[in-house]
Amino acid sequence: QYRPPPVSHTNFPKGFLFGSATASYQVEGAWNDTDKGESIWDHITHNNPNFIAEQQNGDIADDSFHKFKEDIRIMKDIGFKSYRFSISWPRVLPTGKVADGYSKTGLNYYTELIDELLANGIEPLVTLYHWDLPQALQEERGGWLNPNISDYFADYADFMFSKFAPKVKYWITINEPLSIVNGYGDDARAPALKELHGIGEYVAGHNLLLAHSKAYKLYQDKYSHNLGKISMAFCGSYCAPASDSVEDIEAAERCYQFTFGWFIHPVLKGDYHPLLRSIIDENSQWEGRKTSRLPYFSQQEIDQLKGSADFLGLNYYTMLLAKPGLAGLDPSDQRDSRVVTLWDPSWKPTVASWLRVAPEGLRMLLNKVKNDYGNPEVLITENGYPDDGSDPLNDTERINYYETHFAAIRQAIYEDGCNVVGHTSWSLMDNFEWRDGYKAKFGIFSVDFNSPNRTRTMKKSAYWLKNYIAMHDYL
Ligand code: GBH
Repeated sequence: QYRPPPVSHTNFPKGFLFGSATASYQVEGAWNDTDKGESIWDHITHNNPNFIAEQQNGDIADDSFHKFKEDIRIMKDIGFKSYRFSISWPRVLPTGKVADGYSKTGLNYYTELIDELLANGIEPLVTLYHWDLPQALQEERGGWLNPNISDYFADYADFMFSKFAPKVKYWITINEPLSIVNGYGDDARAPALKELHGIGEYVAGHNLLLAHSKAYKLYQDKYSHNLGKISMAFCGSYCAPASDSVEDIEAAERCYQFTFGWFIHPVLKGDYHPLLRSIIDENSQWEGRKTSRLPYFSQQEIDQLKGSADFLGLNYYTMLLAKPGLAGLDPSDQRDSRVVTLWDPSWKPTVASWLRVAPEGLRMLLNKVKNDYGNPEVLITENGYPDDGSDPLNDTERINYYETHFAAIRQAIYEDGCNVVGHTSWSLMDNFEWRDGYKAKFGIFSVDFNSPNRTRTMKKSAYWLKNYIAMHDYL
């Protein structure tokens, strides 16, 4: 195989963690294998089928529970160095609580998955929570609204660390807290408690942050000799000002602080960014409330949160232009931010209404976190392009997406000095895309959902990535 010599900035740094990503509910299937507990996504898809496009669900999904060895073979063939997957909490702990006992088959599945990855030279990047909460915990005082949930999560994290800390070097406690809270103030996802808007999302977000910081502390206290690194996977659409007016520049900053910043700021600095604190306190007061809709941390909680990430996991798909204005339910986090957003006409639309192709936003985001937080290590934990699969294998737009986003990353690294150490493309294969069912396809492998075998087939983008990684990998 021909390998051109490393040329600084057409290249990637040595050891760059190219990989791909999935999540348990979206790919595993085997929803009731042996003693697995029900998750909130099992529950909502079974009890409210119209919640999902074409009444689909993740009962079988990609059947990765049975096909993980084949999945690892295809990853290895592409040349991926890492695989980001998530652990289904109720598969391991059927009721969500360690005290109630664990599932041997559930634990065994992840043991085999991790061992098979390591045997093939692929680094496991493990997410502990990618949205499939045990239904039993949702029913006990409202899931992420429950003041006890952060302790349950920490117990679960402790259990997983105790099993896998020696084997796993990158841990992500929680995927996209910003998306999770949408289930507690909007009906964008399970448990779809829209009626709590303006309050539920802040309470859930608060408990997610506490859960994360407790898991982080536990790792440092009991498992840090394994030298693993822990973070969250943060998300948002990166906001640039709609014009260079002061108002628009301020709106873009509010937009950032109400999305990425809502969670990154407390994790790094210990408490909510002053913009969130002051705006939500003010709005709450104006609404005649005695207490702020945004909860307060105690001093001890602040101390524990502060610095609770060894790197930043960033999920980047798209960007927005921001200007001042009011949008969203009254009240809601979106409305509190006092931002309205628009698209630049040059950004190409995709089948997902929220996603237009704007690679420059990724470079801006990387520079933002470099400048605001002292150039932390960054792993791009998700990045990808959706289509409708009408020409399933001929996905040239996805190739264009990855090519331009990789270029943005190289510029961020070599021209701007950002510390990016890896990229896991979303996704290894087409899968259950939440409310869009199987209609929106993000995979570099296509999956035949009509065949019981769930046959995986390389798309053009997979061939392209394979070649790209070979050309850019000088390990
Ligand atoms: C990621 O979320 C998820 O982590 C992953 O599981 C998922 O498959 C992947 O993206 C692709 O969607 O209210 O209609 O404007 C991406 C984050 C998705 C969060 C879209 C905000 C807004 C939808 N975002 N969502 S809408």
